[in-house]
Amino acid sequence: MQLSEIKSAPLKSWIQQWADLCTPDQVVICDGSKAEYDFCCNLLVRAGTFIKLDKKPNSYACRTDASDVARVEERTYICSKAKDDAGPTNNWCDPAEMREKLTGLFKGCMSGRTMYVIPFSMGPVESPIAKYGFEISDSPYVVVNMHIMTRVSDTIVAKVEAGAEFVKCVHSVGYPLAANQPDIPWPCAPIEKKHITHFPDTREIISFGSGYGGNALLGKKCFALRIASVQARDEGWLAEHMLILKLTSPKGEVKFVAAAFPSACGKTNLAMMEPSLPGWKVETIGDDIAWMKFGKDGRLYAINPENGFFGVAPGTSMKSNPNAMRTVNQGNSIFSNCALTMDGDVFWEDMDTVPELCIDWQRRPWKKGSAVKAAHPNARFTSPAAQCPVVAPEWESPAGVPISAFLFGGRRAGVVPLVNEATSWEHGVFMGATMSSEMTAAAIGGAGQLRFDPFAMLPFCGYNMGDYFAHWLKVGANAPDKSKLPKIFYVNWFRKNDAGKWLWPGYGENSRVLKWIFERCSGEGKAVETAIGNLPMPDALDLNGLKVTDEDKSLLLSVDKAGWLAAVPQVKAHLDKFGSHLPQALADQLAALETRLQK
Ligand code: SAT
Ligand code: MN
Repeated sequence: MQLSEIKSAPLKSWIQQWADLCTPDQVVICDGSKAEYDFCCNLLVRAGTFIKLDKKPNSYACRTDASDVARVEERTYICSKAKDDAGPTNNWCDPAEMREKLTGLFKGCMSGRTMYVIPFSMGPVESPIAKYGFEISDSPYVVVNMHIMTRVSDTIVAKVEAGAEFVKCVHSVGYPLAANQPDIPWPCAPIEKKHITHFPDTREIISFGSGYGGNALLGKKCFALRIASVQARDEGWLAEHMLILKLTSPKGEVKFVAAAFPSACGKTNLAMMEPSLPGWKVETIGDDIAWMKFGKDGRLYAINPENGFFGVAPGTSMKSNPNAMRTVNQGNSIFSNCALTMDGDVFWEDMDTVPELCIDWQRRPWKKGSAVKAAHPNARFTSPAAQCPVVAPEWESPAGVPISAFLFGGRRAGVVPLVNEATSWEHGVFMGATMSSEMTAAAIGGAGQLRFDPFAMLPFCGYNMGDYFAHWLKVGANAPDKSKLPKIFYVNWFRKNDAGKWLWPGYGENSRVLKWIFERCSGEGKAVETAIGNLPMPDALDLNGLKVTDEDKSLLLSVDKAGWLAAVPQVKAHLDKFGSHLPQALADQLAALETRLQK
C-alpha cells in the first residue's frame, strides 16, 4: 500500500506531516506479512544488527549499544496540559514546550533511512476491548518486534478509514545518515537526547533516540499502559500491568486470575506455571498487560492486548519457567543482548547448560566461570504468544475472559504473609495502592526500606496516581453487580525466616495458594478474619506432600502485628505524597488498619 492510497484524511496528513519533518528517503506502509518480516530481518542481517541463529529456526540475535539497554524512566515524560494531571510520580513537561523541543530533534532525523508506518491493533482486531495504533518508525528492528508483540495488519487502515480512532505513535532512533555515511549495527542517540514522551490529551506518543524495548515498541508500555490508562479513566475501564492466567481444577472448573507484581517478582513465571498439585492446570492468557471492561453479565472481562512475550531472558530456565524455554526454543524469536554460543545459539545466566566459551552481549569472549555476566541482566526474548505450549485456547477471545480474582504482591522477606484476602473492594484497592517490595542491601536507600510500587504501575500510569486510585474505587462503586467483582488478594512468595532462609518454595508450589484463592472465589476455602484481612485457616492450605515445619507454616500464615505497626508511618508517608488527590477512602483504610492492629 502507498501513502497516496490511504483515504482517511487525518491519517494521511499526520503521516505526511511527519515525513515532511523527518525527511526519510522513502515511506513504507507496513502490511504485517511474513514477506515483510523476512525482508526486514534480512535487512538487519546485512546491516550487522541481526545474527541468524543456527540452533533455533527463524530466530535472530542482536546486541544493542551499551547506552540503550532498558527503559529510561528519567527521560520519560507525561505532557498533560496541567502538571497536576501528571502527578507526583511522573516527569511532566508542558506540551507546547516539549513539542517545540521534539520538532528540533526530529527535523531531518530520518535522512538516509526508510520511514515505516506500522498499523497495529492492541488486542484481537475484532475485540470490542481492542484499540488501534499507528507507529511511525525508522527502525526495521521495531517493525519485526512489533510484528511479534502486536497484531500488525493493513486492515487497520480500513478500520480507521471507517472512522475508528487510533493512537498516534512516532519513533526515531535519532541517527540520521548523511549521503554515503555508512550505518552502524545499533544506531541510537546519546542519552541526553533520548525522550520518551506522552501526550495524553491528544492520545499521542513521541519517542526519540532509543531503539530498545519499551522506549521504541510503542504499543507496549507507552500505549497499552500509559495512554490506555488515561483512556480507561475517561471511558470507565481498566488498563493494568497484570498477567492473566486460566486456572482449571481437577474437577474441570475454570477461573481466570489477573496479577500485578513489580518487576523481578516472577509475573511471566506465574503466568506459565506448572502446578505441583496433581490435577490442577495453569494456562496463559498474557504475561504483562490486561485491559478489562464489564461484560453484559456484569462480570469484568480481560483481554491481553499483546500478541507476544518480551520477556527477561536471564533467570529463565527449565527449572524456573520450562514453558517459556519451550516457547523460545520453537524459534521465530528475537534475542536482544543475550550471549552467543560458538555453535550459533543464545545463552544467558541460569540457563540449564553453561557453554565453555561464548561471546558476551558486548561482543567479548566469555569463559565458563567468568565473574562478569554473559548476557545483559535486561536481555530479552521476543516470542509469539501463540507458540507457548500452555497458551489458553481462549487467549485471543474477542470477548475476553471473566476475571474472578486479582492478585497483588511484592518481595517481602518479613511481615507480609503468604496470602491475604481483602475484606472489601476498598480494602483491596488499599492493598494495591500500598504494594511494596523491600529494597536489598545493594540498593541506595538501605535494606528494609520499603519501595512502593502501587499496582506495579509506578512508571506506567499516564496520569496522577492519586486519581488512578480514585478510578479504581469508582470502578468498584459503579460496578453493574458488586457481587460479581473480582476478589482481591495480596500474595508474598518471598518470605524468609530470621536466619534468611526462604520459607516458601515458590514456582509450581504456588499452585497451593492458587487453589485456596480458587476455593475462596467459589465460596469455599476456610479463612480466619484478622486485623490485616482474611488469611487461610491453618488446615485450609493444601500442603500435602510438601515439607513445611509447623513453625514455618505459622510464620507464613500469621499476622506480625508489631511489624505491620512499624510500617504504618512509611505507608502513611507514601500515601501523603498524593496530597489532595489521595481518595479519603484510602486514608480511612489506613486509619482503620492501624486501629485493628492496636487491638
Ligand atoms: O522494555 S519494556 O518496557 O518493554 C519491558 C519492561 O521494562 O518491563
Ligand atoms: Mn512489565
